[in-house]
Amino acid sequence: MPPTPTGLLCMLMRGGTSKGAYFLAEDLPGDPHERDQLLLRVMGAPDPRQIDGIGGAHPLTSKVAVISRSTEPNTDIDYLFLQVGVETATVSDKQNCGNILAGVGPFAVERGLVAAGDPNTSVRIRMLNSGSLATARFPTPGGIVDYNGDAAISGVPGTAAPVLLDFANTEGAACGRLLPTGNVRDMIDGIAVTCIDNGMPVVLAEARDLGVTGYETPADLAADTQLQDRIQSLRLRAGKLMGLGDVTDAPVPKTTLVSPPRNGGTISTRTFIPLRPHASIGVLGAVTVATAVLLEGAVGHDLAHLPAPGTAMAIEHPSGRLDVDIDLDVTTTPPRVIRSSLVRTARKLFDGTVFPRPL
Ligand code: NQM
Repeated sequence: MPPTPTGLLCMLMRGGTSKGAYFLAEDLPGDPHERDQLLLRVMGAPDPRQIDGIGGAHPLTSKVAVISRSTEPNTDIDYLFLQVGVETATVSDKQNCGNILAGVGPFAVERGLVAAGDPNTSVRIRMLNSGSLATARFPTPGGIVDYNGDAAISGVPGTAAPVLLDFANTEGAACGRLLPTGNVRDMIDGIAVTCIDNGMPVVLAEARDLGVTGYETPADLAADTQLQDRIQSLRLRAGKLMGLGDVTDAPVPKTTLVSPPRNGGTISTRTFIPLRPHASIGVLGAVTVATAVLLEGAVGHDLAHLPAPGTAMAIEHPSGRLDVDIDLDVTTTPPRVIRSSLVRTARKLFDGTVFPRPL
């Protein structure tokens, strides 16, 4: 009889508009190559359907969080985000994920890494992918995580308990600088772009410059292979200018096509991760786009309907809007991001043992 594969303790959670497998670092191999090979087998990659694993057959549902107690002062836990490929046998630590982040604080309480407060708990999280810090605050009445509540976020049916996320040090998270090319605007393939990184490396371009309106559905954009070829060409050149090297197989930079807001928000977006259209927009992606449109001269600045200072910016996306609060000091050159914050929700979906596909 073949041996029974060894199982791993795993919690499946929805974090914001993403879904992923959450692990304690101590339950995974310490060697990154061994860990990644195991995670491919857990998620069922590579396979467009991820039929033999627990991945959801889309980049937004093929995600992993690895969590441990932090050894750093003023930080409670360390969070490493890993993007597992769907069609490709890739596991990348080259980007953060602010959506999966929403589940990290509750997971840390559930696993006993952090003592719960009453009625709320604040967890200080070091995002290992970039060294940036986030604080998550969520309800824990009686010292137990309460996932139920009345916060609604676009892209998720119903309501749930709010998870308030506050970010610091996100500027240049992957590229080292907020404006990694040194310019607020560059020309690539004859198209004006802004290359920026406030937690997520993003290339912004006006939708109309790529021959679309920017109000198409993700399905329509996914069917436009010519558009994807142009986006790939833009991001390959932008990746080099942003100091990210050859980004052919990397999940970053993302590309966001912007157009004037249509639903009372600040700016309308269609984002590609990196070539598949996003069903909404990533958290740090939205923070980065919001930062860009605040900068005079940046792509999107003239299209945006900027709210009064101190008011949240509504980033419109295909399934609604994501509201982001940003404090930016524009008196310095380049401008300094002081902090950003937003609300997400998260939910524990399943807790148990996952059995990786055998070797
Ligand atoms: O930008 C998708 C998502 C993300 C990442 C992506 C994210 C972020 O929607 O912080 O949340 O950009 O690949 O989960």
